[in-house]
Amino acid sequence: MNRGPILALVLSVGVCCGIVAVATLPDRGKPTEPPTLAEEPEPQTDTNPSNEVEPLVVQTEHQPPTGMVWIPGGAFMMGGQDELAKIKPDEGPVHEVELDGYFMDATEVTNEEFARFIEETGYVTYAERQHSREEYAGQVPDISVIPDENLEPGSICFNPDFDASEIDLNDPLWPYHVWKLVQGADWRHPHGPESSIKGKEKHPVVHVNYEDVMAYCQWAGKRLPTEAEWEFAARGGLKAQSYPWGNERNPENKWLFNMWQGVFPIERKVEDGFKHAAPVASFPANGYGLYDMSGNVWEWTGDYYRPDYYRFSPKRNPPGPTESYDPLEPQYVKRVQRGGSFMCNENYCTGYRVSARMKGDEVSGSFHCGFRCVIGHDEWDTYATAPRQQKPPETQKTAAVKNN
Ligand SMILES: [Ca+2]
Ligand SMILES: [Ca+2]
Repeated sequence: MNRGPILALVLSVGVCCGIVAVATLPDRGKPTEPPTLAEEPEPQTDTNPSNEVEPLVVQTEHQPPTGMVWIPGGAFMMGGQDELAKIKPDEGPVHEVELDGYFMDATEVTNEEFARFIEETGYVTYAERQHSREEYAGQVPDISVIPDENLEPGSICFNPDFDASEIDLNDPLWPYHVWKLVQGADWRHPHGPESSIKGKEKHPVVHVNYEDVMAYCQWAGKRLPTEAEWEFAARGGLKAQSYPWGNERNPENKWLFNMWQGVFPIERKVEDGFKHAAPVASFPANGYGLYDMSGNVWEWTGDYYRPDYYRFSPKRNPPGPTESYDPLEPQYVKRVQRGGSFMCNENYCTGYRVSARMKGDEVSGSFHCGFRCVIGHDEWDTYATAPRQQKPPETQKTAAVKNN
């Protein structure tokens, strides 16, 4: 990988995704003054304080749309409560959160579903576009040194040809060796221009950045889950457990999710049956009927990332912080990603734990990050009148999963 004037790849040191792409940052959420972590945090005001005395919404009058399940509102303790959480300060403090109910996609959004969105809207994803140096003004010291190839359409993939002899796991920059910007990689070509999604209709869509995901949501009349909604759903109704199914990663020596086995990145076993992404719902659902809340691909949430958010977030329906701040890379606007991917393992990251937090630059898609959507209990009209509903498919192609 080109480690010279890095345009397109920068490193989130010590994190699992490891890589974000540099590009234009939108004004919203971009820190104008470097913020600091909360020393004496002020509690964030609830978006609707009157809700404090209102009962939680646990029921809905609507049937779940195809491919979605109803997550009844409730309270839970959010944050890491296991041994690993002790070395991950952004998973704390554990705090009580109350949520009103919502519908959630039972699976990650699939290639088939995303293809319908593209077909109907003509949308072109970020990874498919040609970029200009001017987009990067302010992001790199000298845009004139940006290599031409880094402006071409492409996205981030694993580099299977990395030199293992150069990997020093004690060097925080070692992930540079195993990721690369691949020209021609996009959602239709998840592993580069020679690859395709033929036969992968039920695989999760990948190489989608935040802008792409928001465009899909607008079309579908849905939205991304908040980080709290995502964690509450992932827990599947269980209390203080590390995984969607309980506290044991491999109960009865079974693999219940898609991750990387072996020492990442130099040893690759495929004990769970999948080297890369698996078709959605290849593993059992959790207690809410949700699939792949652990592993397979990372999932965007709507929340800005701040490592200290749990210290001042409101108790009810926390909407996420009002701005992004990652002390490791404060110049980038980052959103929370959740759930881990097929690239996660215990020596690299443990993103497949229900409390694990990840952050991704808004402009960066990758070959192991996708998303799923929700509809709030009071957002039914938005869903019912969305562009997607104006042209129903001849057949319910998206009915790939059961409504539990
Ligand atoms: Ca696997
Ligand atoms: Ca997932």
